[in-house]
Amino acid sequence: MRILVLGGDGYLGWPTALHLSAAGHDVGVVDNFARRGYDSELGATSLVPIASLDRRVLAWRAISDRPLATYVGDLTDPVFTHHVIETFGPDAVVHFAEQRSAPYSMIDQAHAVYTQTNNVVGTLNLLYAIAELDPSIHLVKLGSMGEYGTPNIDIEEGWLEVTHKGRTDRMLYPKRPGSFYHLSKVHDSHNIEFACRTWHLAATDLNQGIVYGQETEEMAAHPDLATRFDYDAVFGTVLNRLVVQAACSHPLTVYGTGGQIRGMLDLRDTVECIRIACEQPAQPGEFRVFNQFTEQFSVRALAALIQEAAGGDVPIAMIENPRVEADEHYYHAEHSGLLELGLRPHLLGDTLVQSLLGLARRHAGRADRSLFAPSVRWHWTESPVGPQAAALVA
Ligand code: NAD
Ligand code: USQ
Repeated sequence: MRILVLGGDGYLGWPTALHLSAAGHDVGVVDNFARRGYDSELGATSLVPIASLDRRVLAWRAISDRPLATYVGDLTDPVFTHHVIETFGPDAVVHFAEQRSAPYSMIDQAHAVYTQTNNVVGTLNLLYAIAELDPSIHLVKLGSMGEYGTPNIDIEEGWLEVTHKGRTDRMLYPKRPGSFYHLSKVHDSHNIEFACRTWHLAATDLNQGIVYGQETEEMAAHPDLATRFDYDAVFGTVLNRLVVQAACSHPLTVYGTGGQIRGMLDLRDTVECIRIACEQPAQPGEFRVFNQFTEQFSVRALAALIQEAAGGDVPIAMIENPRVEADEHYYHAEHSGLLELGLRPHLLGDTLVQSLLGLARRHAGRADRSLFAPSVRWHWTESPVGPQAAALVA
């Protein structure tokens, strides 16, 4: 297949491009390097050194003898988006190219507006380009488990059968997300479902949980193939952050009681889920939704696992939660669709010590401890961080 990976210079997009290429597909990569720009803005860097996109592509060509086409541009530009789809002529488009940090979207009004404009307009331009040029192109869109929030009922895979006043209908599952970023994904999902229903496009919305890890078989071949690994308080996700903190003998930053439960998956499972979704596409007119995670953990259970794996010496710091979210709640989410299509998950218990802690320890010398404390608050107050978080940095 010809597969275009939008956001292919990012944490997930780059290893996915390699995985699809290694599986024999003709792959193109699109990116505007916004993610590298956020690093400069925030004064943060990936724990693992990363090469430029040009060097990455050259290294992959040298190792695999497989080319990757690259297109540098912004999806919010409708002319660029149309041009890329027309020039590459994909069978499937995998869309990772969004601003993906909840804290970044909550910094202030400008960051909220940027996040929603970037994400919603980029996806709309893509829907128009596909509809105009070739409606048979399968759109594989990265959504988020956080779109659902933490409802007090079971979370289904995208759709819910509702009986109301004696009548029954199949409706999009009601969403109650926890940040302007997560809201942008909800808006995307509604726009995509509308395009499938109205223009007969074929789309798969992958409501993905939190991804952890940095290693895949393809990237192991050369250091220039490495993907980024974030541990800062804005782009670092919880498990990756706690592992780096443990490697630096820094207290593990559990927000609130740590009772927040989230679905998670290994990076190796992300790239495999995308391959599976591309090779077994949705039908014309179908808005297919999968909940893409393999295990669920509370934050405090993760902290305890990491503390134990690190040898028991690292303290757990329960700090004031900078977010507004339930930290004790019911959580049960369906996630059988991808397993039924053939996913064979990697489990955290099998990889935590060897792979994740080993990686964090090898690169711990590059970690900047000032990036561990939370720096963005959800509450409408003048204080940028809670007193306990500030004390932690000191
Ligand atoms: P990332 O920020 O590392 O990668 C996104 C890439 O898209 C970046 O390289 C960025 O430069 C590019 N991009 C952003 N806006 C663009 C635009 N307008 N035009 C062109 N390129 C643009 O993020 P990631 O962690 O790789 O996540 C990829 C996708 O997966 C996101 O949509 C995210 O919401 C989703 N997701 C990520 C996780 C996770 O744990 N990382 C979990 C669930 C869902
Ligand atoms: N948390 C801590 N300590 C930390 C960091 C986070 O306790 O040091 C807590 C948060 O309060 C939250 C949970 O851990 O309750 C998860 O936070 P996160 O930053 O790991 O994840 P989140 O903000 O939800 O966003 C990440 C990705 C996003 C993706 C989402 C999947 O950045 O792109 O959509 O995970 S999901 O969580 O399923 O929505």
